[in-house]
Amino acid sequence: MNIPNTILTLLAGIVLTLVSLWYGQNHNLLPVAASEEAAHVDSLFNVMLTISIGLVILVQGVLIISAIKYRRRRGDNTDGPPIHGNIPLEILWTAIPAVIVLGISVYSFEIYNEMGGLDPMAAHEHSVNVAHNHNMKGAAIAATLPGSEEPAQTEPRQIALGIGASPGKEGRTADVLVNVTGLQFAWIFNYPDLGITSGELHLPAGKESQLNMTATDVIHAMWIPELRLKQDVIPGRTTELRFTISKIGDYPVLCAELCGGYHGAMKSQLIVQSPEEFDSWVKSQQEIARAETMETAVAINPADMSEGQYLAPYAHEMGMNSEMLSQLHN
Ligand SMILES: [Cu+2]
Repeated sequence: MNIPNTILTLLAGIVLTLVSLWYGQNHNLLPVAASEEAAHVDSLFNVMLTISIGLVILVQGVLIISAIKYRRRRGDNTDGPPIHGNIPLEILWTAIPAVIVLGISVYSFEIYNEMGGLDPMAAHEHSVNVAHNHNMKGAAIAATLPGSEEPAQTEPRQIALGIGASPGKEGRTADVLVNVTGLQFAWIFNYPDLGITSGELHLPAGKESQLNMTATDVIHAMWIPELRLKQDVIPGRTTELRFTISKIGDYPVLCAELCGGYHGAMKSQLIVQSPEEFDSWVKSQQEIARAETMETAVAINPADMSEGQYLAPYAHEMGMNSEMLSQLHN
């Protein structure tokens, strides 16, 4: 039985497409996706992998088939056929990659935007102008509007560094704010609203978290593979990562920038808890911090403190605030 070549090519094309599509969705190459942003990145990765697998099978398949089918036979010392350029083929193999590359760039740009990569508010260098520029999405030009009463800018406006608020969430503050410091060779996590400093990153699931990051010595990079997020941490500048975690669990926090001899040891843990568990962790940490404050207070000599200062830690435990305290004294 002789099957025509066109039918064989068609069949090969169908099989190739099906195999690529299947592998692109079932590769299991990535760790668990623990953030809302991760789903976007994964879909882009799957599309790129589908295309790549298709191309690999196509190119390698043609190569292997040709090597077998057109191999030199024993005793055949003739020249091969003199084949020169093929214009339609050249147009085709230029056009197809061009379309693929263009498609992927538009798609990845869209995903970057959806994750908050184009949020201009993520640049903290010019907090003075934040209120003015709020509606100027993507403004990255160092210029003062004519007639505006903006204070003189000390620094040119810069493009945001990191992943800010996703569209629709701009201008809102995140639920949990963590100041991250990267130094050789550790991560320090400070919760300015909660008064906690920790070596581990604890975050609640289902809430929006924001990391404001800076480095004390050299460039580091915050990388949490399960969140599909990575951002350079730079001395003298603040970079930002803003995300919503969707899965409870423990995930590694890594440094993704070769930052020195013990770079490989620059690791920490992201512990994602339910909001209730997170609250109880916060309380336990605050108690530890308070106990430490009390120790220093005793060392300072309480006689030097005002009644309000001295009673403040106790008042906090009793559920009182400073206003109530001062009323008591009067
Ligand atoms: Cu590092």
